[in-house]
Amino acid sequence: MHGVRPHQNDPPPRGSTGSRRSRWTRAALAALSGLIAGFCALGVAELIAAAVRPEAGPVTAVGGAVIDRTPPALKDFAVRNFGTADKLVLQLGILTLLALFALAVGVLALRHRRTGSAAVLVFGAVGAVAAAGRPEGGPGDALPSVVGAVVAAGVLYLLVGRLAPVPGRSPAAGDPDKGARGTFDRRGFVIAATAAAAASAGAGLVGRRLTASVQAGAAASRREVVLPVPDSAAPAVPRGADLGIRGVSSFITPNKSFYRVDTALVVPQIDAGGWRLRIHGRGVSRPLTVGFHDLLEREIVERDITLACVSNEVGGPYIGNARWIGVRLADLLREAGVKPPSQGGPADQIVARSVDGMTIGTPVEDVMDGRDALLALGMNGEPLPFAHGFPVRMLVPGLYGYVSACKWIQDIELTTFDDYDAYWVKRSWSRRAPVKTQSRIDTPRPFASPGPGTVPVAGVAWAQHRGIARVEVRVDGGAWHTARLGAQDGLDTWRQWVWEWPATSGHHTLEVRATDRTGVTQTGERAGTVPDGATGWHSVVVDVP
Ligand SMILES: Nc1nc2c(c(=O)[nH]1)N[C@H]1C(S)=C(S)[C@@H](COP(=O)(O)O)O[C@H]1N2
Ligand SMILES: [Mo]
Repeated sequence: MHGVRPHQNDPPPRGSTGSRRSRWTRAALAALSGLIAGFCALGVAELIAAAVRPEAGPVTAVGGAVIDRTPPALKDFAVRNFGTADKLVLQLGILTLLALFALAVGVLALRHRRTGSAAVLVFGAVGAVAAAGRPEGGPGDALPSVVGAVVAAGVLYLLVGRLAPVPGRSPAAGDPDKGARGTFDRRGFVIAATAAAAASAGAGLVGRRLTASVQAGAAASRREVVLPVPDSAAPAVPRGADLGIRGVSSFITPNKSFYRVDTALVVPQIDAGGWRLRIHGRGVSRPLTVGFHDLLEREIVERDITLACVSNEVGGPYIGNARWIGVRLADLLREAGVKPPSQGGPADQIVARSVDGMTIGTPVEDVMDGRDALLALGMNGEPLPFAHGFPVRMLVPGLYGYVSACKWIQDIELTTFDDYDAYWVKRSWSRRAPVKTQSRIDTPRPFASPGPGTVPVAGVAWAQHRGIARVEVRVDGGAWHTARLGAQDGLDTWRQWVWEWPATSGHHTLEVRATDRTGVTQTGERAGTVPDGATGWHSVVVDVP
């Protein structure tokens, strides 16, 4: 009688490649091959990117492309929840996806060797397109992804080939793969896999080294900068600008705790010696190109300016105050023949471009109306930190950073708001964005248990270039009490404030509002950050025992 099941000694059906156990082993090793191939792609890409530029690496390029396409609400969410770690979270996310894809492609390649390798090439193409499509990217930026993918496709092909059953090779007695028709070349696989992994790691490390040595050059150029003595020094910060209250942000924000907001996954490291800034465009009768040392030769001014981010929620941390030195941008513009619109100039917008392709649009009128709009080269007594724009950045008192404070600036084009929308404007933020009058309670902290007795309620208030006239505090929706203000440093800086609260025990809500020197009181109406800055009163809930 013939059973339905094949006889024990029949050869396994075509396509079957061995016992269940052996099939699992091979699948796992194929997945591992995929992972090694992915690792190889990144290592090789890192090496090539060191020659092109570090930002051209596939993970950075894809990350940058994701950032450029992130809707404002999601970007805000990321900034709010991850803060400055948002970029790390993004890169880890990309690496995780890449690893999962690599595992899957490895398994696919076991069955369909060519298709597996082709899939690696497709992924390489994604990296290449992302890199070449970055605003500051060129066709050469595709190279790291392309070369990485080609090498990885080859490695995958080779490794998976080692997993093919060796024809005619029968399992040795006692081989766990007993029953398999043939076994693969284990030794060969292990050797090839180890060699591929080691070579990838080597390529990656050499790439890192090369990048680091370029960055060391930039760091050396920063160390060599001697900041000039300003021709127009900032007056000393008046005594009493800092009220000296525990828990309130210091009047001058130290560089290391100054907030950082930008789209750069790799902080640009520019050699000051090779840096140039070009000024050109509409109504520029004498286009200019200046180097770092040309700027140092010019009239240098020193000013205290508070910089705020439009993505700062009510009560949020994205604001800081520093003592900057630099040259007046209006001086350079006048030298280039630029006239503001109020004097008949044809351009109403300055578009600043950074080395990383950011574009920031600022009203020409604001820059030339006499305020201290700067090309800054120093921050709190040192050259700009790399993360804050070394060697030169823009700053315009009274405007949010995204419409004024271009870091790593390299180009200024005069144009019109009608003709050109800058980076954030293309992403649904307003063309024009003066800073809104705002205030923040720094102490007590939310859900603190202060007192009982007199509790200092204190914080900062800002309305850059208009100045703060009054700050008021209320408890549980009661009457507004006028706070005592810290001494005024200048119209372009924030002011500290304090109100001595005779706290009674219980659960209380504290609220603050500021009035600027034009007489405008901060509105209590709540609005989100998009499109031109959050509004509302900051409130803090506390429990007095
Ligand atoms: N090149 C470049 N400049 C930039 C940005 C950027 O993403 N890239 N972000 C802007 C924004 S939104 C703000 S709020 C300020 C923040 O400056 P900081 O990081 O020095 O605090 O820089 C501005 N300049
Ligand atoms: Mo910002």
